[in-house]
Amino acid sequence: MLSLQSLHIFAAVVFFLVTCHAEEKCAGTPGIPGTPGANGLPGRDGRDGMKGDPGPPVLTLEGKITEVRGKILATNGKEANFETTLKACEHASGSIATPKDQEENDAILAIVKQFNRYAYLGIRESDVPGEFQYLDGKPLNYTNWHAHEPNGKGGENCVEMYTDGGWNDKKCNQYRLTICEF
Ligand code: MAN
Ligand code: CA
Repeated sequence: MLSLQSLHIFAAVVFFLVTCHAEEKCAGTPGIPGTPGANGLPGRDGRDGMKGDPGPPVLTLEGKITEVRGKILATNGKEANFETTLKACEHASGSIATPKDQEENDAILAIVKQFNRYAYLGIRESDVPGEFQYLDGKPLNYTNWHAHEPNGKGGENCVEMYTDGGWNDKKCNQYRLTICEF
């Protein structure tokens, strides 16, 4: 039978087993969680995020398009070499801007001035060095050469328009404002 002495020893052992002694970590039965504390103050603002994607292609036509006697002249605002300019205009079902008279030259010039960038024209040097023609091989019936141009003599096969509307024969590998006609 269980003596009073045995009960004391049992109690002492239980006490020993469940009591956490100061010199060691003893995990007792988890207590009931307390009430959550009040929220802290808001943190500081974070750093700026990355630059976002370009927005939808909203038509910003300011200075990009003009018309002269039914001929529409337009730029995409990009710069490209001569060959790439030809392709870009063809891809858009147009052709590179080719001034056939003073009025058309002025219309192209308006875009050149707006962007402050020279532009290639639809004119190329022929097989005769120093002589230029339209891309279809027909002879020029209007010219607006800048003073002392053309001067490349076979070394400058393309033609660019300066920001004063004058023409300069120029190598075809430069980056120039893309202007197409439609
Ligand atoms: C550079 C080139 C030529 C142009 C002269 C004019 O050398 O752009 O095509 O004729 O400048 O000074
Ligand atoms: Ca030249």
